[in-house]
Amino acid sequence: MSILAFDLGASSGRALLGRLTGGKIEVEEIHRFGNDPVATCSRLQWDILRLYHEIQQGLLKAKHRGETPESIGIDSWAVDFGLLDRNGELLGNPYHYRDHHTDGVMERVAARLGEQTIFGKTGIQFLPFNTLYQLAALKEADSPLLASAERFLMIPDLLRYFLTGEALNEFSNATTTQFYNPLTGGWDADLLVGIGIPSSWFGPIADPGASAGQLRSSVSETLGLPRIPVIAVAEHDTGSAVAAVPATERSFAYLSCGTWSLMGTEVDRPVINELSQKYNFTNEGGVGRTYRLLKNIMGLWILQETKREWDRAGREYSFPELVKLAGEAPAFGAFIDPDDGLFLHPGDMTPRIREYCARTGQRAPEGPGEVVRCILESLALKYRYVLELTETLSAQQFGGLHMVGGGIQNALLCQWSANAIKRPVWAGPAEGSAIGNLAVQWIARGEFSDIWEARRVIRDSFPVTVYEPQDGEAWEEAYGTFRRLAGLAD
Ligand code: LFR
Repeated sequence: MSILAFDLGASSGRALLGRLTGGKIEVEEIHRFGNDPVATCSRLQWDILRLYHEIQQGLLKAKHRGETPESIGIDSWAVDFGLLDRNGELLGNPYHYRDHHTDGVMERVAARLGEQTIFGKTGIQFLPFNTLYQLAALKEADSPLLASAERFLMIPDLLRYFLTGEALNEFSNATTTQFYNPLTGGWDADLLVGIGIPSSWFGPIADPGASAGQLRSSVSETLGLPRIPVIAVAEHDTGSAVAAVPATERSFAYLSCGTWSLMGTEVDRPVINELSQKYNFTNEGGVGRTYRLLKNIMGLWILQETKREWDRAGREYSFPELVKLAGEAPAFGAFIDPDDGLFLHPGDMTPRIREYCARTGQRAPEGPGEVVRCILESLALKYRYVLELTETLSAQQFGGLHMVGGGIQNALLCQWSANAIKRPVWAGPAEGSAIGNLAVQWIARGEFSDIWEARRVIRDSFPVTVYEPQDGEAWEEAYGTFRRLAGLAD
């Protein structure tokens, strides 16, 4: 008896079959595919129909293995969406959150509606690509889509809709829009009025674990599968990843490490106050109406883009090669603040790293080893900064850091993170989001009583690698330099 999780990341997607055998979880990756955004004349967009095609391929691969999954769940990155017209048809390809159409919009909307009002109503960090600003950008551009739109669906909502024909907005993703109000428990009509978007586009919100229909008859006929039930999991990948953190302690810090690094802690209620606004922390909804008090850190995106830059120039290195070169380069040559706006959009990163170094009076790293070392050390140091802020904001102390997600395959980054935070790092599982997706399906199916039972079983099922901190003094000194250069001194 198996269930199926689709986990879509910003650069690749995968389908994992999950089984519960003898009190342990077994997973099998049956399909992996690229998720390549497409730059058209002026816009960067997701190839949503290809993603839907790949989901169908995943279902077929399950069938060809003789499996009929008992349920399906989909999770993906947050904030992006599609609009449906009155006939239920998709209007255009969803924009990529790294597209430039939102440039300057957040500042204008915040000036008009008030930063404190927006944060006070949502508890969501200000990021230029939040759905609030994407919709406001469409409005500012007088996009013709707006005249025909009748329904708003986020990426997993949309793919689920293609599969089932049912349009439902899922909670964890809804909270990332920055117009979901956790205090009233619904869409915030004032913010929507403020950006001129009709509330009628937004439907009832389904909790993670809610049933969300079944495969449409046409889909099940085409694929030769029964009408498999679909479950709305924590459809925001970070929500699923945090659900899979194998913590034993109720108070824990996590880092979901992939294209983004999401660091924070799980709380029962959103922490919305002056300090969380000042440090631009977020409160995203999770399983069991928990909240993730966390901060986005730019993450391995900078390294991925740098690798693409070198690939384009015909200097093709694999990630393991790059990490090895970084390990051999001299320590603490230069630092960047990974969250500087310079690094947000796609494109060549080494000129931006040089620009950052020139601006901060540092010698720029030369060659792949030095460049990658600069990126990874800077990330590890930023982790320390955000971990300490998380402690302040949540009034907790953490004995170590749980790291989940594909980034933990980079052992050097895990070790340097432990060194930087001066505490152990517990790394695993790498497929955090997909496993959290499966876990919520099992909770919905009554196999686990709650998220804590799920976490216990995850802990018993997947190995965790422990990295003990090393070189304390050198990292302490580097942290001082990093903070000064990044302008993070209090
Ligand atoms: C991680 C993630 C982050 C979100 C970013 C953009 O994959 O979902 O949580 O801030 O992507 O959607």
